[in-house]
Amino acid sequence: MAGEAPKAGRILRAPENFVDSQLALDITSHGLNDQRRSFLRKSFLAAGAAMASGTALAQAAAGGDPAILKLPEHSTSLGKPVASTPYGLPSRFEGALQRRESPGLTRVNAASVSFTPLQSLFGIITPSGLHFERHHQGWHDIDPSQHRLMVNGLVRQQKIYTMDDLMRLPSVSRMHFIECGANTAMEWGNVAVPSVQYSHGMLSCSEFTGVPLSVLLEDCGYDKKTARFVLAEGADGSGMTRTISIERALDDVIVAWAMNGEMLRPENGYPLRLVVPGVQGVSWVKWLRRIEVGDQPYATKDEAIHYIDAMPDGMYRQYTSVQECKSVITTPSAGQRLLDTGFYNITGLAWSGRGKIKRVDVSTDGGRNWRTARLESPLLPKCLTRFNIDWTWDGAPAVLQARAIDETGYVQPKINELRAVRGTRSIYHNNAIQSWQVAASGEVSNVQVY
Ligand SMILES: Nc1nc2c(c(=O)[nH]1)N[C@H]1C(S)=C(S)[C@@H](COP(=O)(O)O)O[C@H]1N2
Ligand SMILES: [Mo]
Repeated sequence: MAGEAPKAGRILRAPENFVDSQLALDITSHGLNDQRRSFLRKSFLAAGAAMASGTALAQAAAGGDPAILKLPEHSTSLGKPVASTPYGLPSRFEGALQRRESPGLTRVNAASVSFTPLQSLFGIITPSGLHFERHHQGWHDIDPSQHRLMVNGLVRQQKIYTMDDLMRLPSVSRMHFIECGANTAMEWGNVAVPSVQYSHGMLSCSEFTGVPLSVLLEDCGYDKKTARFVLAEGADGSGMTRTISIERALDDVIVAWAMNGEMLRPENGYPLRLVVPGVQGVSWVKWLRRIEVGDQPYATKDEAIHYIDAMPDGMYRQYTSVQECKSVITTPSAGQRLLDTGFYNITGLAWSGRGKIKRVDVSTDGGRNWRTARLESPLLPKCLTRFNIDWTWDGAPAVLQARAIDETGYVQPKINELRAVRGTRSIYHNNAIQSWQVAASGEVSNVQVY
């Protein structure tokens, strides 16, 4: 950057301390207490000033920063031995980083949602322990030696596979996002939920490993003349069943046992789940126990009366399936606070159920002017894409927005454009541009801009 280096602005980053019954703008950064926070703020300011003059260390020392002047214990003592935690855990300072549920959203929390803390994650992969959860009838930890997958219907030979049978077949590993069709549902009603965790946190992205469904369909000899659809069925008490077209089933659908390099977590379908890239989460049937090949859609409860879109003409649209192109700024986002004017990195996520992200534009003035953000690699189809863009905050109120465009040329709509074609009674499939308002105080909140 030419001329005077802009001062680095600091963010109170994580609105993670919402206890479940409290959705007020009461935030602390990673659970630090006020005293420690104000100390950190002072030292950041000092570091910012020092950076401008180019000798941070000397300045900090001159300022008497004890973190520089005194050798901490960890520099002078023996650390813990290897394998003290045989399965590694996050730092104790990251304890506030959690999946959270929204109280009162559902009547019982076995049939509910926990949201991924998008505001505190980096890159595109969701740590497995923070992957959002959506269960219709609670989750189970199923004994894999007792689990079976049956393939039946319009096949030459119906088969029952054990986990061992499946895991010796040729496998693939692919990175994909999964988004619940109800993600961002509250924004239809302009309910300004307090953070991006609650507005967009039914979204995660992982590397999944398993056998392509096409391999199993070929193995059972599906009837190429009559097969039009498959039905996927889960083993939990919810009787979760979804119809998938045979074209999609043969294209990129995976019968997966692994997520991020290890076996699936129980909450996410251990030992077997369907991965249906680009399609809404409900079709990613967990605890998968059966695939039936048929010649027509099955019109089960999970597709005939649930997961349907209320249209303006009073009709309902079924089988919406694809998650259209969407993006959201994750920092700065609602619940966070900018502590200074100066330089900020605006960062966020973009994705499309139809392929790759082509471009992301960012506005800091509520959509009047747009600049093109940097897309970070890897840039994969039906996968989250991380974007970044520089911003210097002058202390005036601002409205931050991101707008994604996918490789088909589809442009993420504004909320009023979406309402014009989808009406006002929708719950599902809200992919509108999200607005975050930055107040002069630095507080960031969820607003709707038309
Ligand atoms: N068997 C079964 N599969 C299921 C569900 C379920 O309740 N039971 N929930 C579905 C819904 S609505 C979503 S959004 C995703 C959530 O997957 P996750 O819990 O791994 O995030 O799983 C889908 N698959
Ligand atoms: Mo869902």
